[in-house]
Amino acid sequence: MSHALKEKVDARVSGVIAGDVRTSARLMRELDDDVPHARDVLRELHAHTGKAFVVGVTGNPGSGKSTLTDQLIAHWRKAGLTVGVVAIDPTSPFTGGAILGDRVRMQRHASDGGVFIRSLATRGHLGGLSRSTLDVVRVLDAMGKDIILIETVGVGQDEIEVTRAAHTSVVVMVPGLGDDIQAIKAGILEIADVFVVNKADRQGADRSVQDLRSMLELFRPSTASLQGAWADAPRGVAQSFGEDGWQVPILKTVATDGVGVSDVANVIENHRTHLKRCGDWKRRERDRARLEFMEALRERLIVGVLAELDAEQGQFDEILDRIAARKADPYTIADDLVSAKGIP
Ligand SMILES: Nc1nc2c(ncn2[C@@H]2O[C@H](COP(=O)(O)OP(=O)(O)OP(=O)(O)O)[C@@H](O)[C@H]2O)c(=O)[nH]1
Ligand SMILES: [Mg+2]
Repeated sequence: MSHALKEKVDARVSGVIAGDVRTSARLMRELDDDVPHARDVLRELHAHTGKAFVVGVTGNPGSGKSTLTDQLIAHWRKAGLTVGVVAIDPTSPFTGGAILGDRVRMQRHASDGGVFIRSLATRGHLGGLSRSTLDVVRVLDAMGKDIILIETVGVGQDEIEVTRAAHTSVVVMVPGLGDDIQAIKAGILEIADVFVVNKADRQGADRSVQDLRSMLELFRPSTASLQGAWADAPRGVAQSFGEDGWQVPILKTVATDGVGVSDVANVIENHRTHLKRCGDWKRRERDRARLEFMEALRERLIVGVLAELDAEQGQFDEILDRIAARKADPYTIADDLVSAKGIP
């Protein structure tokens, strides 16, 4: 690395660690644009990460994730904690204007130095959604943010994958659960640590809580010996037991009015305590490490090879033509490309 480049990398690293907003925002842009030295900054930052509590907020389009996130930010700011947010715009047919919507919904925190909000588009990025999300989470973590919220629409595999970057996953639903359950993947029921039935000012919220509890009991059979743990639960919180001894709480909120938000914050914090107490914190840290490592490998191998093919005008197309015309098989070409990188 040249001396000038090294200085640049060092400046980014020390700026981010000091929590400097401009440097951090610049680095996030550079990561998005795939500026080569940006990866070197992440390399250096790794040792300074791993302190933040990462919380995923997932749910159907329009369920109130941003509104709830905004309220949670306010709650934790009052408690003196700093907060980072990654809001993922699904660029789906449902929610064209999510980034603008997020800006409006979380605007009151824009001038608060203890809050950093970053919106991401999900499509059209070389490395995909999980890479961009992980990048932002890393930078926010290195900045020293106490809590990092990842808002993502639970519509696809990519989005569910992203929740693996979180210690605690909150799934937001709305009354009228039948449709919701159908729209939402069973996978999301499995990843949920906390359920929120938002828009409880609408009809059918209690019914939704009951239905959800029955669903959860099917997916995650209850453990009778854990009854005592109910004592910790906030009043009025319905619970279901998970295999790891965690009772998946189901809370009602009216996010627009802040009703029920402090209960949500409390159970999220309880979940962190639970993870630390039962040893699952380490397991989740390893899951997060796995995700990071897989991304790095993917980046290095697949994206690296593709970038080289792209650089050689037309080589990629030529390969596809040869495979389609049965002049070559995909396995041999993949083998050759990978061995050319010195991997047996
Ligand atoms: N009645 C009612 N409306 C709410 C509540 N919470 C949010 N909303 C409204 O629901 C709409 C969607 O809220 P958002 O917070 O943008 O929902 P979201 O899940 O972030 O939406 P996307 O990011 O676009 O998927 C907004 O008009 C909110 O004002 C609630 O508790 N009750
Ligand atoms: Mg939103």
